[in-house]
Amino acid sequence: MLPILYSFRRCPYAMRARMAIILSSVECELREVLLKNKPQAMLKISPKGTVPVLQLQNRILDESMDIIDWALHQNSSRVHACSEHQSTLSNDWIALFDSKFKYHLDRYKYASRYKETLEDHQNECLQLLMELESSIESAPWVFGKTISLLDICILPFIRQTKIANPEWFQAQSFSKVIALLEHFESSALFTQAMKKFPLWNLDEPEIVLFPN
Ligand SMILES: N[C@@H](CCC(=O)N[C@@H](CS)C(=O)NCC(=O)O)C(=O)O
Repeated sequence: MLPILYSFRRCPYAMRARMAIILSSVECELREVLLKNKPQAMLKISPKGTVPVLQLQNRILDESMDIIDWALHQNSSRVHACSEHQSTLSNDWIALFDSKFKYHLDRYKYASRYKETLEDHQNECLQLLMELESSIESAPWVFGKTISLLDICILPFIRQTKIANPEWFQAQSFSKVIALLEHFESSALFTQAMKKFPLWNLDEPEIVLFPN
């Protein structure tokens, strides 16, 4: 049995898991789901109901970081090999994006839903992106010419910040962050990760191989 990846195209967590799978070249079956109508087959193996979920022969991985670790453990030859210092930096930034940045991003994107002041959360995102800006020393990726775990993990969220208000985003003085995002969005990896697939349907199951 091939590993089965339950995924939702626009979800930033699923996006980073798909990128890790592409980079590792491990063949999977991809099942595109709708968040408002999750398949029972997925909920049965992961009742918490978030994507991505990777079903392996002997275990279920239902946190994107676990899926990424698993994929890069199979093959990490296409990913930047971090020095100890870079690894620490990378882990700190990923943790910050998954907690504080994501918290403010959601409230910035959906300010009316949260009944909160958009500017406060936009400002918090700005502060963090300015900090990232000052820690970026290389190009085109954060650690130089090869994509790293850090790039894969945080760029889907930086992209969402841009999508929330492109004019505002482009007008900020984090030019290295903007260049990094542009490089990401024009990469073959991003194009492949964002390919559209038909919804998976148990009644007419069609095996979609990924990456293909
Ligand atoms: N910590 C999880 C978060 C995954 C997550 O929150 N995914 C969202 C979509 S972007 C989700 O599935 N939400 C459930 C829903 O909207 O019903 C991970 O890293 O995999």
